[in-house]
Amino acid sequence: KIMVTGALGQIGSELIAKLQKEYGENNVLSTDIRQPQSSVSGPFEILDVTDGKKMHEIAKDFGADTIMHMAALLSATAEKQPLFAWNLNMGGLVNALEVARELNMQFFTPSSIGAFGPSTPKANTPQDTLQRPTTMYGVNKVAGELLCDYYYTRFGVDTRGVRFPGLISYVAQPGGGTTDYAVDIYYKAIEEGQYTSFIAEGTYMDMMYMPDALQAIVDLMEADPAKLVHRNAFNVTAMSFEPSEIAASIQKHIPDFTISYEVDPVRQAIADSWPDSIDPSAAVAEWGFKTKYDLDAMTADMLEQLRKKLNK
Ligand code: VAH
Repeated sequence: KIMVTGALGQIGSELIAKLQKEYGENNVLSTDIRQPQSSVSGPFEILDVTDGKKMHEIAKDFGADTIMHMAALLSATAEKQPLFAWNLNMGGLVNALEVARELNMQFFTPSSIGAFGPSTPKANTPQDTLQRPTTMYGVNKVAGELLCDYYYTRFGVDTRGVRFPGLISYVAQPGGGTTDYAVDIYYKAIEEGQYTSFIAEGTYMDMMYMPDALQAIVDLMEADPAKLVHRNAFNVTAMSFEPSEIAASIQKHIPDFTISYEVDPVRQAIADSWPDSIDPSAAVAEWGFKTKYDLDAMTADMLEQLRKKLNK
């Protein structure tokens, strides 16, 4: 039985549906700080992850044996409110790890390519390398990786995590990320036939379509622990592209689509501090990580799904 925090977020909102399909609707408890607008299927509880006592009670009452901690502030938002980001991202994480320790639960939380910094090798970034991020979000992710490994080595909590690249999805829009241009562009392509990118042409970042991200979480959590050399957190990626390449992919479906650039210096600086492409070979070797969607397959599905969602 799985408890999810941040269930209404960009990953959480689709992770719930995936877990319900895999394990049954009543075996997945959604929690988030606010009531869902549209009805969420399956059990739901309001939870502010900075309230560790409430988190423990909810997990115990539900009889959860696994917690997937998805509640966090993303990179651009965290840069606007760094202290609040520290308190929420780290306070929520340590509460979730304590609940997992006290109730003997398996534990998942995502790290990010944001856990790397300007001094990290940018091409084919290794699984084990220098991590000196220059954003509060990145500091939270590196601290989080170390804390999750500590709970494994010190307390035996079965903690596992992946360093997600930018995730692209059509269900819930991401809130305050840097890679979000690659989500916005699809909405604007359908709504306006053009997109003004806040990330500069030529800025490569790792990306992944949400279905591949969700499958990676399930595959990692079901992996044979004896085969895991690493735990927090595995490099995973499906592709690396820069804005003009995703624009070209869209133009195969919408020939008149155009992209222009108005660079946002804050998010550009964040993007420039991250790798261009990371090496997922440890995830492939230790738990069979694989992806189904490349850029053109993602574009075809995103445009088809968004046309339905936007009634266009
Ligand atoms: C962000 N989408 O942009 C998130 C993620 C790697 C990107 O961390 O902050």
